[in-house]
Amino acid sequence: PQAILLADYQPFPFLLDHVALHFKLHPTQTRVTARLSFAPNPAAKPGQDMRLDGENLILHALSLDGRTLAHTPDATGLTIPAADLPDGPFVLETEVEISPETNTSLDGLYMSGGMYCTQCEAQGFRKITYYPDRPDVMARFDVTMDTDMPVQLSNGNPTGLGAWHDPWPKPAYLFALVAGDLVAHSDTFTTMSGRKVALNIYVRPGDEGKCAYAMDSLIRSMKWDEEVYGREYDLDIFNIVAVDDFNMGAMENKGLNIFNSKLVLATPETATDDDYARIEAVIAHEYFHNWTGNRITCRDWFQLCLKEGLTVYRDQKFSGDMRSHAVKRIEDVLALRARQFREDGGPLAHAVRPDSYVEINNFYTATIYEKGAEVIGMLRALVGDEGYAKALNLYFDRHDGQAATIEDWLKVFEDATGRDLTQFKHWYTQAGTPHLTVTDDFKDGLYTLTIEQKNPAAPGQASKDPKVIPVAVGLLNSDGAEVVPTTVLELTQERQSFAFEGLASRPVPSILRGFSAPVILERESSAEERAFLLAHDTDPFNKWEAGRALAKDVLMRKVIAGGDTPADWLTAVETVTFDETLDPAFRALTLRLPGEDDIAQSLHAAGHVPDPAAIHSARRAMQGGLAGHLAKRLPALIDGLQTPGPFDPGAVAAGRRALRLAALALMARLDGGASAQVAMQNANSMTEELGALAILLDVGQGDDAAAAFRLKWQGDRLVMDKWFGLQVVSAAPDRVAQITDALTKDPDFDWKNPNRFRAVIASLASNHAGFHHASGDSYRLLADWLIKLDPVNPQTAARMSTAFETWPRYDADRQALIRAELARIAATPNLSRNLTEMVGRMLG
Ligand code: B3K
Ligand code: ZN
Repeated sequence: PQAILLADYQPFPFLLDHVALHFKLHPTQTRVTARLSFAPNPAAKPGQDMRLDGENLILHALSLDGRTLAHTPDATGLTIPAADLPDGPFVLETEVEISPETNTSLDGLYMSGGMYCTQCEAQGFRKITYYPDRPDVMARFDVTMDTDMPVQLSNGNPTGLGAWHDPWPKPAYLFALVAGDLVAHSDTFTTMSGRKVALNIYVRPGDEGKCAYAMDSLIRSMKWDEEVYGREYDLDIFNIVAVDDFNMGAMENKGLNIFNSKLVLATPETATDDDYARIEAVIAHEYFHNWTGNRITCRDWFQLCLKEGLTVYRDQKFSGDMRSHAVKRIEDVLALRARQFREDGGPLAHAVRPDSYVEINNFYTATIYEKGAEVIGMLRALVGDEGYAKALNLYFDRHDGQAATIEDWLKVFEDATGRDLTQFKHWYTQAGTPHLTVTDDFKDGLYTLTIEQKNPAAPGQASKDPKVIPVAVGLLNSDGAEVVPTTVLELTQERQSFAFEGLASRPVPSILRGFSAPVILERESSAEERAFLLAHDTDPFNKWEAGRALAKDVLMRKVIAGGDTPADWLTAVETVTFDETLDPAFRALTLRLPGEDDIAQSLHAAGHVPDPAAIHSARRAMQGGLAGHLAKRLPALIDGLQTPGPFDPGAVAAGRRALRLAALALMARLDGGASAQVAMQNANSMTEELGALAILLDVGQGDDAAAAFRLKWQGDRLVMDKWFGLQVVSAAPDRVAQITDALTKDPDFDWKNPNRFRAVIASLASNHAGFHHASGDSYRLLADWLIKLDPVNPQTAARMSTAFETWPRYDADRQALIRAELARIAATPNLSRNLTEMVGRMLG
């Protein structure tokens, strides 16, 4: 397949003023009539042919201004030669036939549990009708449908049953249609200018009692975007639909968001605290897209981070406002390191704005989303809060209704703040995680920090220029008092020194506060200094980070050289764990040891070849040591953290549950799971029930509990996904392939459902020691399933293949095993473009 290049961008030669669509819905023979009103685009070269995209469509009729045309489509679309096109405006009409029921790709128009639904981003609309399916072609839509389904939805405002008018021009990727037997959980929202908006969350009958938290999250999101960004909703109605079969989390279609049901449905009995937090974040994310994505969209798919990075940045801040900024930041950085640093350090590394792709759906990555959000955080750190607010207002004023680029975005910041962002742009165009090394010096009251940046090579990018990196720094004196408050140093050169004058004694530096840049910080630092910062740092992120670094050092040393767990680490963790002045959620995060994949990543970065089995046993030994050290104090901690009374989904109560479960997990290492058994019996939330079950499985005492859990939850798809996943995640390394294989033969393993497939197959990849078992059984099993899924659902198959992206870290035997599986996948006949590209990039 051919790569698409940013450098080849050309505007579409025609403007599309209006689109009228009519759907005669039928499971296997849906008829779609499209009336497209075009005019020549004055910004394009005149006299060009018109190329329309189209896939898996049966063309029944084609006419231009009422005159029948006889052109034959090819496999990817339809060309109308320039000779057939008038100089002025014209109307092109097509009628096509499609088959939603047999569309297993869950892309385009498909069926899920008897309902019709759509997913068009990035290029699903071309599976619905012939169309210029690109984001810079924006049009106003009118939609009608013919079906017996009681609920009939599309974008915009309703004009009758199954008739919709969307006044806002939009690209085709934001089109949506839903028709089904659904019920609504409804509410209203009055906007800041006093307009009343009808809100509906549509679900399958029986699920209407599970929508309250999603609705509450939506209302809070609408309010937040008004208060913080001054952005008001712009239609009379906002609909959300929950769908069981969905390739990703959710989709921001104009006025009709479509969600994976796991990101809508929640009750205390069925959803965990993590689910609640995710629902709140994703509802917000999709809603925020109404301005950052829909009103201002992307010129082409290379600009994907323009909407995704900014919208992730916005949803992260929203969650921080709703919960705790410190805890949210720590969780976001944990995820960034686990997913984005991992991607950035391997064969799939790419720039936040890539300049080529084969299959755009392969680029909905942690780099575009999460690093894209970090880049915006850095921009804000450099221009300040006021500059940021000014720039965003200018962005909305200048580009509303447009399909914009990263150049437009940066220009807005330059014009609003007067700052030159030429060097900053490297963050968008260069892949790879910068490494910072820091050394310091103190003499006669003068403290000097010297920071050096290295930008490692990435695929297709050998040498790189230095970046502008905001490094937030604070200085503490030896009593733990802050002598220099947080200051943002701007590192612009390869090596640069920063001086602080007038200090009475040598300070302890707290560097990269709040994780002010997505970099790997390397600093030779003593265990004492880390313990000191864990105890005293006034920046909550760096306080946690110090404990994390300490734990990581200990764990890495243990993997490499074995030996005991040092007493100073045990004491430092104990102090934080029992410090009642600290947020329980923060204490729970400090108790959580770095994961095995994280340790493998760090060992590799430090020049070692990670041994998955050794990492697994070292980590368990360290947990055991911690449990032993805290033994006497654990029971009181566990008792004291009960959350009686009605369930409260708020961050404070969730933090208490998290700390309690962390303590129960340690306790299980001492009492064989007896306390967790009790906790499971008395659980009054899914957080506690599932958390206790995970602990029991982890200590090998969970078989009966897992069987009982299954009996209890048999009828709930979302809870059963958790059951499937937990068996695999908790399996001992030498049993995981066998357990996974057995689960795939379970009658409830519906492998065509992405949630269920992910629950089992993605969990296999997240059991680090089990996935990388020396036998290679897990590698083989994953490859078998990717090959099987690919013809049915190439998007999900390609996404799951990233489990293999870390192969260069491991020893020669494992490398050979993984490469052999990748080669086997690559050699499969008729492999999708999606998986072909992924496997090709991983093989290099
Ligand atoms: N924009 C969608 C993602 C579409 C993925 C297409 N493969 C959801 C989101 O980011 O909000
Ligand atoms: Zn998004």
